[in-house]
Amino acid sequence: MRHPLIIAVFVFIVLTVEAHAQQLPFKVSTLADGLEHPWSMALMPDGKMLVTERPGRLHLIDPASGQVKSVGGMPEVRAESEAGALGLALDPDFASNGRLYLCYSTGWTLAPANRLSAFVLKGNKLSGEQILLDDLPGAKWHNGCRVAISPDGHLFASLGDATAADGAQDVAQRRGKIFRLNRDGGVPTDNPFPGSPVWSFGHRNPQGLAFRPADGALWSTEHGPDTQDELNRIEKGGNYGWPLCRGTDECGKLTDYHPAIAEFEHDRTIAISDLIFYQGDAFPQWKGDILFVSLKTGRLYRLKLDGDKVAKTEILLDDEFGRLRDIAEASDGSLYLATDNGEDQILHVTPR
Ligand SMILES: [Ca+2]
Repeated sequence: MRHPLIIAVFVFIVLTVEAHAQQLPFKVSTLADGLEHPWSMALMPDGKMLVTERPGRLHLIDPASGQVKSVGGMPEVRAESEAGALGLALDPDFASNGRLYLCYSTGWTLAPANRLSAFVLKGNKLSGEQILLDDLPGAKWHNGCRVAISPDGHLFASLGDATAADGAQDVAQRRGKIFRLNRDGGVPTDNPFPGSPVWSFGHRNPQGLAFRPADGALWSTEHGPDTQDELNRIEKGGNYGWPLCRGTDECGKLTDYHPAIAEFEHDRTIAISDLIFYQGDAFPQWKGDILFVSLKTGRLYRLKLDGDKVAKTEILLDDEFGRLRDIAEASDGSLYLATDNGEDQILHVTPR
């Protein structure tokens, strides 16, 4: 005869595991696999996905079938360590003009350089490259190169310090900056430094850009060196401290300094990557929250904000799929995550 205590313990464990599983409101499936370092996903108006692969490719994925097709007409890309085909964003009029923006590494001399260009996608082919920013500093690491369009239609792109940290504090240099351009490549007349695409400076390696729908404010995730990955709210002309000040630290050295809104974490890096503001109906309890992914720790975070402060932090995934590079929200409110392990997949996060 079994001991009642053993039965009680067994029942307790089963109920506890079941309760924990029920706490997660989502399930994760694989949309596509066999990819190599997917870096940036963009959802097209018809629901299909474009995704860059860091070695220099662009793919079109049909979420209905998971079928992956190569897009032709990619420029020659210098793929080396973290340099390659990186950020991607679609023009607000993409449905009618097919225009998209790509940040990629190029150059065949000593170090890679970076370039921000516009292309037109027709069918399965890119054409008509228009170079918007060229000869941007580059390196094997810290290229930034995230691209986003603001709600008022400006083109933003980030650039890391390309491993020369001091240049981030010099607004005349391009490294360690976030740029703002008109979508035709012109410099807006109301940029903070006349005639310059620089919008903010003192950045180390901003890997995520997203606009908060409620007020249009730009937020960014940024890699710290060995500690203090950052979540920043980006102000026009703002100095974000690198390499003089880090994270949420106070900084007496700089007058126009914007400390990070939050750090992840104070004593180490998680290798923070792309972020979004969740807007969908699939997870109504997340509406307005920041979701972001991390590389080194393979996490999906959810941040509930109270104004500009982080009120609550929740880790939704914790290394179940390895490194996570990119996050995108589909029109139905489900989420796509891109892994960054070398043999990679696009994951689909849907309600349970
Ligand atoms: Ca900073």
